[in-house]
Amino acid sequence: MSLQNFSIIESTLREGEQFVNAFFSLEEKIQVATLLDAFGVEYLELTSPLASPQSYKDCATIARLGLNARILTHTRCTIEDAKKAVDCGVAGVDVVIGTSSLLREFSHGQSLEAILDLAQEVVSFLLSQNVETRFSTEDSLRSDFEDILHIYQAVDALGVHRVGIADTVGVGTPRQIFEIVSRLRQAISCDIEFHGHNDSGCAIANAYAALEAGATHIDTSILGIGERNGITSLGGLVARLYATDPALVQKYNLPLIRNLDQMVSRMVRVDIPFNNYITGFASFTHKAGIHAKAVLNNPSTYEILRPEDFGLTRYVHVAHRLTGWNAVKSRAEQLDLHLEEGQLRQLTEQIKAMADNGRITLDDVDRYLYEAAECQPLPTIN
Ligand code: HCA
Ligand code: CU
Repeated sequence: MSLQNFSIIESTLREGEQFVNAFFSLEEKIQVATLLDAFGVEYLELTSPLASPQSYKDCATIARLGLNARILTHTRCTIEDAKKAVDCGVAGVDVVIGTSSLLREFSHGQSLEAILDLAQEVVSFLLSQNVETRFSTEDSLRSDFEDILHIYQAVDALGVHRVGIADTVGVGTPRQIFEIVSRLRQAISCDIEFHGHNDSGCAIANAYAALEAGATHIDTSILGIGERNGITSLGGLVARLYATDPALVQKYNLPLIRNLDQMVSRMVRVDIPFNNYITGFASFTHKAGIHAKAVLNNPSTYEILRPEDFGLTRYVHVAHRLTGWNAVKSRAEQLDLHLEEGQLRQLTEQIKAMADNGRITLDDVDRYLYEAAECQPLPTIN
């Protein structure tokens, strides 16, 4: 497994701009780029300068901010696009062209021979301009693998820095991705990038499988935003890698994930999903009495992610019918109330009975706890 030396190509400002609700101003793009840079992603991918005059300005401005992250833009595979990208002052260019029969017929209409010629021409030009060069094929999974390999071997021979596998429609499974990337790893020597959409919920697992198979670069976006329901999310990839070994992601400033998710959720006007990796409101909450007891004794019983490492805290939910006396005891301790085990057990039964009659709140629980504590005789002073 080559999980150690991977890089993140953060594409919130390219793929993410293709999300239906995304309309980033230049100021917003600078805020996102700066925070991602502080988080420590290795690359930022920006919308093509050919998309619109403002996109050109955005790209050129961010390329000159002096961030640590390498700035890439993303273009179609034509010399005109490649020239304009270089013009923007970016460090690298991600070139893409569709190779599936569907895209060849219904999108750009080029034959495979023409694609090969174009790929060689554009890659040679970009390399001559000393920019980091990536060549990829859209909808790689529904393209003929031999076709892709043929083109990738040709650009590899030219010295391209990276080639990409793109699961444009989110159709791939981890096993398929592992197999494709493994075959590619054996056939070429340059780096391999994976870009995966999430239409069937596999984007994170597929990115991880790509890394296991020898991919070196993974595309992400904050909250996973992108075309349709998006791609591998930054937080999700980090959670997946951390769960394997926290050392894999120690190069990143993990507490900033919360700021990144909050910033983008505000900009694109969507809530952070309750079940989001790391930052969902329920991500570090524990409810059932059995879970609560074990987590209070040792959090790793039910947590593979340590909330403290992400600047977050766990929450043991007490006010419900599944509660247990250990959770109630822990709540009493938080309130600095000293209650005997017998009292706590009795209160727990009371809470359960109340909860059976309808929704109760933490305030209700706290009230019982205070009442019970006040019933206690004050310590006698001799
Ligand atoms: C696109 C398609 C793309 C490209 C991916 C890549 C995809 O919107 O241009 O260049 O790695 O999913 O195929 O996002
Ligand atoms: Cu995409």
